[in-house]
This record gives sequence, C-alpha cells and structure tokens, in this order.
Amino acid sequence: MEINDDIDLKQIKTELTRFMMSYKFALDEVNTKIDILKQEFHHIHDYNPIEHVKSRLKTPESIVKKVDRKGIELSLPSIRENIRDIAGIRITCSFISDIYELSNMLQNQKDITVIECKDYIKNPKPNGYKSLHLILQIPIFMSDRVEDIYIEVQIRTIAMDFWASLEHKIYYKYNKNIPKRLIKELNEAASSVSQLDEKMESINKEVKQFKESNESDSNSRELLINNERFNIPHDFLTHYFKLA
Ligand code: 0O2
Repeated sequence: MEINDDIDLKQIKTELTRFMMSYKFALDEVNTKIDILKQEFHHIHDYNPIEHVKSRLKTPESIVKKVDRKGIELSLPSIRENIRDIAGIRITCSFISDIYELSNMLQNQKDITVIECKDYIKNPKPNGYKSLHLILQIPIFMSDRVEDIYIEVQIRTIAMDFWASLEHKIYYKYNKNIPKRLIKELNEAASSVSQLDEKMESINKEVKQFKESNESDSNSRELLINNERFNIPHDFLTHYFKLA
C-alpha cells in the first residue's frame, strides 16, 4: 500500500512538474520576444518604451483556488483549457501609445495566436482599473511533443501600475470590503492617473517632433548597433546609389 502511494505521488509530481514547466517555457519564449521588440523599438524610436517586465507563474495553490472559484473540473486538461493566466507577464511602459504599439508588435508575431484582448484603458473597470490585457497562445516545442500554451500579458503605464499596486494592497488589507470613502478616493486617484498619462503623452509627442526636426544623424555615414559605431563601407554606398 505504502509502495503504491509512493508510486502514485511520484507520478503526480512528474505530471505536475511537466505541466508547470510548459508554462515556464512559454514565459521564457515570450520574454525573449519582448526583449527583442524592446531592442528594436529602442533602435527605431531612440528611446526605451519598456520601463520593466515582470513575469510570474501562478502557484499550484492559487490555481486550485481559481478552479474552485470558477467551478471547473480539477484535472490537468481542464485547467490547461480554462485557466489562462497560469503564465503571466506584466509590462510597464512609459506612454499609452507605447502600450498599443507594443501590443500590435506582439499580436503580429506569426507563432502567436491572439485569443482575447481586453482593453481596460479604453473601457476602465468601475473602480478605475486601467490596463491592456492580452490572452495569447504560443506553441512550445519539447523533446516529445508540442503544447499550445496560454499566457496572459498585461501592459500598462507606470502611473497605471502605481495605482493598481496600491488598489491591490488596499483590496487585500480590507479583505475585499473597501470602505466607501476609500473607493471614492481611489476613483479620484484613477482620474489623476489618466490626466497625468495624457499630459506625459502630449509632452513626449512634442519632444519627439522637435527631435525629428533637428535630426542631424541621418546624414552621417555611421551605423549605431548595440552601442557600437560601424562605418558604412564606401563600396556598399556607391553600389546602392548606382541602383537608385
Ligand atoms: P493575479 O495574482 O494578479 O494573477 P479571470 O479571473 O482572470 O478569469 P477576469 O476578472 O475577467 O477573469 O480577468 P481580468 O479582468 O483579465 O483580470 C485578471 C487580472 O488583472 C487580475 O489577476 C489582476 O492581476 C488584474 N486586475 C484585474 N482587475 C483588477 C483591479 O481592479 N485591480 C487590480 N489591482 N488588478 C486587477 P488576478 O487573478 O486577480 O490575480
């Protein structure tokens, strides 16, 4: 009996580990994509749109709680299909326009399937919560199989993130029963966040236009890649000018 219990526990542990690993691989893959987009974006726009990226795997305890809450079957295939935020990535951007640009760049990747896009920026939650939520699906190639894995990507500005972190703390401090006065104040803070984001966006737009009109680098015969300067070979230039 004891030996059988051991065998069963071992099997369960192996299955659960394989299950969780597939989400870890999905995180690795999407994090690499985000890093490439960040570098490319930096090169094109000459500034870094991503302030920080945080990824997390939902704990098995928290998965089981959600299974309970949603009333779904407690089996791995059912969890795989119904709990779509086991792998989660939160990207914090500088400006609202960066959020949409980054989201489009991700959505246009060939191996990514967009399952759902919830725009809580255009349609904030009643408490004032703002963020862009994407549920994506990505194939993960393993030694003996390919798994299509769901991953949730939340994209928001620094200001939206500041608000959401505080709201989250308050929500749990008051055990989900936030006093009316605080709800009102949080709502007011959410409006201030939106105003700040709009102001920052318009200042950034103006700075960008100023920079573009003063661009002197476009006539230089150098390339800047990974902070290193490279000369464009003379023959390369004459070849291309001949073709033009
Ligand atoms: P954690 O620990 O962040 O993962 P779902 O329960 O996901 O099936 P729902 O509510 O439609 O259904 O999902 P939605 O709206 O996409 O929100 C999921 C996640 O967004 C939450 O995850 C939070 O991270 C964040 N979020 C949504 N609404 C709020 C809010 O009002 N305030 C804050 N601070 N965050 C919010 P979890 O699962 O709650 O937790």
